[in-house]
Amino acid sequence: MTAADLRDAILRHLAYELGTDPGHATLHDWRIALSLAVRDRLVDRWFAANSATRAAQPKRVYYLSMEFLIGRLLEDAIVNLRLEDQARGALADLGLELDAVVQNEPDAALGNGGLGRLAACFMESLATIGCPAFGYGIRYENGLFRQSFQDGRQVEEPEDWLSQFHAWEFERRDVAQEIRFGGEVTEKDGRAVWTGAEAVIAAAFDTPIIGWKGRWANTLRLWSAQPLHGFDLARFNRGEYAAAAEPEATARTISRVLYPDDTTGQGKELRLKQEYFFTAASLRDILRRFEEEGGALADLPKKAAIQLNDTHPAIAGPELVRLLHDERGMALDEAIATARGCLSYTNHTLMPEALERWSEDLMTRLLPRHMQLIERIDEAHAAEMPGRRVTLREHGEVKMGEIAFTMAHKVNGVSALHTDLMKETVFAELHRLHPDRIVNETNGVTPRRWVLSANPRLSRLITETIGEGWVDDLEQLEKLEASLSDPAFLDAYAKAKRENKADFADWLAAEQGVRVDPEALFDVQIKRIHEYKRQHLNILETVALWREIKANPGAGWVPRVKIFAGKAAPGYVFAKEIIHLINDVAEVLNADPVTSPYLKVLFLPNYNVSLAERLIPAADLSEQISTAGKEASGTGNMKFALNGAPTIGTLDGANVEIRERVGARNFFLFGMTAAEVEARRAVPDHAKLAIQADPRLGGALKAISQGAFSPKDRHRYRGVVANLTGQDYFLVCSDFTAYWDAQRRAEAAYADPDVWHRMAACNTARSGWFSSDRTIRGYMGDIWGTVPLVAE
Ligand code: GPU
Repeated sequence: MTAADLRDAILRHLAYELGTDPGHATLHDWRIALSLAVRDRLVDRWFAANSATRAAQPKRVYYLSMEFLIGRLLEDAIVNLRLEDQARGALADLGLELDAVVQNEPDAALGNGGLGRLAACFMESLATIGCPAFGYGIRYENGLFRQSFQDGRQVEEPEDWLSQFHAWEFERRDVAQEIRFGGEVTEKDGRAVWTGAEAVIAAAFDTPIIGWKGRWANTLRLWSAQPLHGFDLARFNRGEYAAAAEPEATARTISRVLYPDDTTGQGKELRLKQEYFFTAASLRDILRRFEEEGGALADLPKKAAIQLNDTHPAIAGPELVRLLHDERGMALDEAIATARGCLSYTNHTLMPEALERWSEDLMTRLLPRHMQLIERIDEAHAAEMPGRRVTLREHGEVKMGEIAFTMAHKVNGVSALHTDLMKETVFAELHRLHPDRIVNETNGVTPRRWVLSANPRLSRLITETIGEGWVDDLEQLEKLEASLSDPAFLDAYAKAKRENKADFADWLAAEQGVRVDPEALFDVQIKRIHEYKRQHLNILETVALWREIKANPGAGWVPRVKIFAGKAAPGYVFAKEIIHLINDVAEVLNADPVTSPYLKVLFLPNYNVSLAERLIPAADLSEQISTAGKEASGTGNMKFALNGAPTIGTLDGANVEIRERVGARNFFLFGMTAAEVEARRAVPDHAKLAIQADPRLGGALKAISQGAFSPKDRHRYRGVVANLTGQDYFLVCSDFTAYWDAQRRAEAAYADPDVWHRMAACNTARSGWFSSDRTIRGYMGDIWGTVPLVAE
């Protein structure tokens, strides 16, 4: 396809799809027209992959996830179809700029953070590898809320990505499913029959996901809840207009919003309905496809690998048993074994408050047959394992982690450390009973989005140096090793980073009205706001540094911009106070004429995938400072390393593996290990001891508690300070001094450009293992038992 072909296709879609002529087209219209033109190419590849799959009837992967944090799709499609030059040329002919058109697309924010973004990277890697797969999830009408600040406080507004024409989905009316809740269980001919009282339709919307070079494409199928019957005409005719529309509104509620909680479970009935809704619809779809291909039911595990992304779809265990046993007459033990042969479960956290539990009362009310089956599964598991001490229920609650574990043939953690801790803590007893079940699959990120599209300058340099093979074989980045001592390469590497930073500074000035010096060290912490991630450790160090600079402004400080971004769950009060504090500190510091040339603080609103793509290539230092043992893996840490921002971090999650690979000299390590964290917590008054030992920490806490950053409301941060000086569960105070020292080491390294750029380039050259292609190959070999296919 030439640029001229693409231009003609754009004009055709503009006219005949949008009914608009070029003279009246807005940027939005052009974006849709371009999307449709690119989509045509994508659909051709999608059909080719689908027909190869139909011919081969291979084992397919089904990735069930409550979240897919996809971001924008147009650029992904252009890059993977290698249409970038043509798109640039076509748009130039039309007087438009590709970047502006691409950036007109709203993010599909159907996820909260790492867990949802991982699912999106996995979908892209599955397509790149050519592994036949479906992603299954929910088509939320409102994705993750939009964040803004009012007087430094987080304000949440609804996100409405679907209010614009969405070019990337196709509704599939033929595969809709009816999903029921409530009702009762009766018996007929010795079989349990569940008649749910309330019914909704799960309508399927398919988005094609294209892999690198368009070699393969898979489907992301998202379910939307719709009413079984339209609106009530009789009531409408009686003048009861609102009541007539009520059944429809109730049904649609199920796919209305993404729950904005992240690692804190929310025991909401609607949430359980969402989980069952998409899980049940997906399983029926999987069985329908299997039965159409005509296999014997016992062979289901040879044809379907069903991965549960966290416990959100854990009801899949009992539901699949129900579909096989109640609805298809398979013996119960065989149904359990068959379901287990298909299912596997990924755990993403060890924090007890984040492991889902549902009250038995609620479960019995909503899913009465599943509650019975959970008891039967529990008994069957007990019979298999005499003398065991695990139960699926406790204190009137159903434990979804235990159910997912029991019903899975493999259970995986997301980094080596996390997997070890799973074996020792949350699943210790189940691990003893099933010592081969837990495996590790360290997370990864897709290099197409996170290097190739996000960082074109670096990508060009890499390709010029080692060829193009790295894009789908990221460990080839090792070949850069030979260039790490070549001054010309390091100069080019430094130039790419400098230009990325200058671009970012320009964007900041234009969009946020803030000026920063592109020569300053860009020190970046972007992720959900959570106490365990310790944004407050970062801001305490910032305050301490400000005080130090103020006391001695002439000491040759390395200019630094501290950049924060991230959302707090709306109900997480402490996280919102941390946001407020950072914004308050920023206001005072940025206005300080003495210190601001050396130290600025920015909190960018509405962190999302697109902002990450802009910011990561411009970052110098990656903040990964969670309390050891708490961050299951992290994936942002991998994106920064690949883009040449060394980590300042603890031995937590995948940081451990990043450090092993990039080398201890290229990583600013600090803080207690997971084992030391446990020991330290047992020390009485650990926070007070740490404060006494380090006057910088004491000084920073005092400034905050005395209202230095909230002069009109001096006690605003009393709660935050009391937490830190009191229980300090996440050991902010105990790690402060080590963090301070690590920051000074980072500064010293940054002050010597030769040292710094070599360190940064080392991070790029040695992080190739963190591709999600490698992760997916691990799942395929260790868990799914699937192989790639090739499309014609
Ligand atoms: N994670 Br549980 C989320 O993003 N949301 C959650 O609800 C839970 C975990 C994250 C982990 O915190 C992060 O460490 C990990 O890298 C990511 O999942 C993907 O595994």
